Parts: sequence; C-alpha cells; structure tokens
Amino acid sequence: MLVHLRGQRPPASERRAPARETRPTVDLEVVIPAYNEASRLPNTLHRTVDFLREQSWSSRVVVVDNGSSDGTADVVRAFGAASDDVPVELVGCARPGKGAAVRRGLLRSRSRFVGFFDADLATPVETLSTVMEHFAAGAAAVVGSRHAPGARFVQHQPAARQLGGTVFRAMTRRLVDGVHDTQCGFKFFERAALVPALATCRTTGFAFDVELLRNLQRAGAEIVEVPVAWSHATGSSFSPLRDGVSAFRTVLQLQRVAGRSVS
Ligand SMILES: Nc1nc2c(ncn2[C@@H]2O[C@H](COP(=O)(O)OP(=O)(O)OP(=O)(O)O)[C@@H](O)[C@H]2O)c(=O)[nH]1
Ligand SMILES: [Mg+2]
Repeated sequence: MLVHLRGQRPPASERRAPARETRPTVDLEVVIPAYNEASRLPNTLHRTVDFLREQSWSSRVVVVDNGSSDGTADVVRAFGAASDDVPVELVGCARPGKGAAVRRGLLRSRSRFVGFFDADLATPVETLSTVMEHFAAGAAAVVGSRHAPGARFVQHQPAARQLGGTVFRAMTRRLVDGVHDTQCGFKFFERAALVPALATCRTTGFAFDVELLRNLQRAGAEIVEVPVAWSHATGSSFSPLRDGVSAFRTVLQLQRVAGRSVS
C-alpha cells in the first residue's frame, strides 16, 4: 500500500468527495487534546508545525479544548492565524475529559490517517516519520510505547507515577494483547479502521486508550508499537486521585465485560 504523498495524489475524479467537508483533505491530521495548556502549547505548536511543514505528506493540526480558563483558545487562534502553510485549528468539546476531547477530534477528521499526541510533547514529534513509514507498509494502528524493546526514558516520571503505571500495565495486559504500553499519549490510525472501533468507545477519561485499542484488536486490526524516547514534562494535568482512580475503575469495568463475554 502506498501513502499518497503531496504531488502524487490521484486525480480529483478518482478521489471520493467527503460529505459536508469544506476543508481540503490532508494525508495526516494531528489532534492535540488541551486543557489549560496556554503555557505549554506555543512551544509544542512551533515544534510541531516546524516539523510538519518539512514533510512530503500534507497535514493539519487540530487542538481540542474543553473550555480552558487560561487562554488556551486564544493561544491556538493566534497561532492558527499566523500559520499559513500547516493549518492549525481550534475545536471545542462540551464533554469534559481527555478521552472525550480526543474522540471528538478523531471523529471529526476526514483524513486518511489521524491520531493524537499530548500537549507536553513527551514523545518527540519526529516519531511521526516512523509512524508514516508503518502506514506506508500497511499498518492500521501505530502507537508510541515507553515499554517496547528499544524505548527509553530521557526524563523519568516521578516514582509514584512509575509504580501506578506498572500496576496499570499489569491490569491491561489481558485486555490488549501484546501491547506493552496502552497509555503513551501518541497514537495514530488509518481512519477507516479507527472509526468503527471508536464509535463504541464510552470512556471519556484518561483510560479511553485501553478501550479503543481493545476495540481495534477485536475488529482484527494489528497494533504496531513504536518504541519512543520519552521525556516526562512538568505541569501534568493528570491528577492521581481524580484521573488515576477513574482510570483504574475503567479498567476494572472493561475486565468485567471481558470476563462476561468469555463465560
Ligand atoms: N481537551 C482536554 N484535554 C485534556 C483534558 N485532560 C487532559 N487533557 C490533555 O491531555 C494531554 C495529556 O495530559 P498530560 O498532562 O500530559 O498528562 P499525562 O500525559 O497523562 O501525564 P504525564 O505523564 O504527567 O504527562 C494534555 O495535552 C492535556 O492538556 C481534558 O479534560 N480535556
Ligand atoms: Mg503527558
């Protein structure tokens, strides 16, 4: 399978006209969920757009904001107005939660490939080159992994988060086969495979990735893990008490459902 690169696309007569779509289709759409990210986003958007404009494939950045109170929306609007080569758009999301925001951004896309990464750019944006190589080779889902062979931590998470992550990985092992890290905030998909898997996802919080990856696998999609060089960033929006407890609760619920469907 070939990724249609810029300047190598089939003639318009061979392309399907997207329904109700006025934005030009791009090869890859990058969704960034953002909640009170006014301070981290400028650097992230600069680095992202600087990288994307140099690629042979076309792209767009979509920031999904849940009514942040720190001016996140203004930062994105201002950046978008000044970015003339790689479009940067702002989308609102009424339903709170990272999972809800990512879902909104992904479902809104009309591009052949779409995915998301976190506003802290803990995974280098350059990892997208590897992602696109896997898509060109036929992959349907390519996800960053901090625990696959070859991954490394440039900056480690605090010890308590590492411990929580270890327990979480143990609990998700049977839900998502062969994936070492369901929680790395860097995941990309072929939209045709993604949409049916996403349609039945109900998780709105931080554990939505587990449900999405599980749905993809159950639909027969192979998930390719890409080892990443990951840097923990300060200013996390993740609250161990609020988001951690809710994430563990989601996994227990998914385990119960999985148990019922086996018995
Ligand atoms: N739109 C939206 N984005 C959110 C929400 N909660 C978190 N995010 C975003 O989700 C991304 C991940 O959040 P991070 O703060 O990096 O948390 P994390 O990666 O799970 O944890 P760390 O390892 O500490 O970085 C960031 O881009 C956040 O702004 C939310 O309720 N709505
Ligand atoms: Mg993060």
